[in-house]
Amino acid sequence: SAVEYGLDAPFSVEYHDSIPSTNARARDLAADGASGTVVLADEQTGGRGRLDRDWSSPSGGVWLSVLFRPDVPMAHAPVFTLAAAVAVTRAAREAGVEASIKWPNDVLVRHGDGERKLVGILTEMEGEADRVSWVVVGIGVNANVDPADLPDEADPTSLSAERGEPVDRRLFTQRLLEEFDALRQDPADVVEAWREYATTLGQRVRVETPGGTIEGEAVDIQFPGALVIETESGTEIVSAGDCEHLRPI
Ligand code: BTX
Repeated sequence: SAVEYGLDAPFSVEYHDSIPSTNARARDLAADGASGTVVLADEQTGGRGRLDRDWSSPSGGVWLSVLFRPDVPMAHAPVFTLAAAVAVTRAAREAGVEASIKWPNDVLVRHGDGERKLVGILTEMEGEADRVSWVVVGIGVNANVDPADLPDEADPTSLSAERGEPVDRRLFTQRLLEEFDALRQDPADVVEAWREYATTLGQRVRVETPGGTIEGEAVDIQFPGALVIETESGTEIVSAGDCEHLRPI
């Protein structure tokens, strides 16, 4: 329960020691009419990423999903992914970890030898074109986990590995939720905040989309979350949902 976890968050918190997926649980709660709820787990046994990929979620992480019902059209919902990325980046920096954001949904730490993935975000939603019914923003933070227990190919890192000591998960989660709560109420300001922490802007990138590969310089981000790329043949705008893979080149 929230009381056990000791969180004084701006949401009602449902805590699980172990659950298949906090996003799946939040979707079930949405179907039952709930709102303003956070599902939080120490461990997930069936964590999911985008495009149905697996998300490893051993004990010691911060695996959570926020369910809410914003008054926005469906097309604006991707802005909540950016809001989550900003919130988690700020909470990580307060915990002493220099995190930054890789478009569209990763938070990572840069090292001399490249980028290591600290966080993944998965936003799901349902509703009508002119108004979402609910949004579930799933945030997976490698908090106090050993990167050796995470899939190698992702070049993972964790808050504890970066700091050299465990993070106070209660405080970290509280700061994350406070930041997210403030940002979600002002979607128009999120893009501005996001630019401050983005590693992607100014980079030459290769993006795989269902329509093919796009190469060029990532020059800006547009509300509610599309990436603007200058290519040799002109400007391309890629929505977050169309990005299958982004690689700096
Ligand atoms: P993604 O599709 O961008 O990333 C998934 C890929 O990341 C995997 O294919 C794997 O290579 C790599 N990966 C898997 N686990 C980890 C990890 N712990 N750390 C670093 N890299 C990893 C990102 O999807 C979205 C993830 C959202 C996870 C949250 S946790 C709470 C909520 N519940 C749930 O089931 N999902 C969300």
